[in-house]
Amino acid sequence: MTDLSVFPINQKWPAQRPDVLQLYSLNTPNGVKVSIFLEETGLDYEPHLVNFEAHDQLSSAFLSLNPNNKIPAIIDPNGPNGKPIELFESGAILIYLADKTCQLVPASAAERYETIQWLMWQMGGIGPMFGQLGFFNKFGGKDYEDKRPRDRYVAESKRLLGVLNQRLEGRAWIMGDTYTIADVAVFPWVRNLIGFYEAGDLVGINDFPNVIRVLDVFLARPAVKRGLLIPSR
Ligand SMILES: N[C@@H](CCC(=O)N[C@@H](CS)C(=O)NCC(=O)O)C(=O)O
Repeated sequence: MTDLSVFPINQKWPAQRPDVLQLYSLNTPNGVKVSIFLEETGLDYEPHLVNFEAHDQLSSAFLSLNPNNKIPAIIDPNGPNGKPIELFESGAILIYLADKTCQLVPASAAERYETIQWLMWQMGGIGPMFGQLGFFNKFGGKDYEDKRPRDRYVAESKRLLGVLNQRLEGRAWIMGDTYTIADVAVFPWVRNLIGFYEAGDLVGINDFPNVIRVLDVFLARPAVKRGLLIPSR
């Protein structure tokens, strides 16, 4: 049996099944990328809830795994060369898991890099920009009289949705017929923009019919439905 006791995070969130991948997360748009991947592929794992209301992400145990105090993070007891590996940043985790399972990433080198390109596009664009729009539309920034910061993120979000809409023209998924980690990264954020951030009308979401079409198909997948609820609060 794998010994995870050397990892300080194991003191706060003890592994019941130390032989399987340990997921430390919350079902936010970044968190569910990993739980959706795991549900899609069937890789066995044990989820642990990182409770933001209790500021778990700032605990010394969590910081020992991710000094950047953000979910998601993992420990895979069966990492490269059979040794445990710790990882944070959802994009890095998705690439690692796709390589480990040979699932949700194309086998050909060119298509693999193209998939990673769109994954990075989500990490550097969709995530940060939609996140800022959420702040200015729904949370702390919504009471600011000056609407220029909000409008800046509305414009950038619209631009990104336009790029995605064009990419999805005539395609079932971002990589065509193949469902990949790029879709797993992008669509939880589109869902969040319309739902939790209540910014669908603000960005004119109906102007992006391909985005809505693929989002609907994504959300209908049984593994996505399950992953969106993991870890349960
Ligand atoms: N680039 C990071 C972003 C992760 C991130 O922002 N996580 C948020 C939840 S969606 C978080 O942990 N927030 C807690 C905090 O800021 O204290 C990733 O993709 O993993």
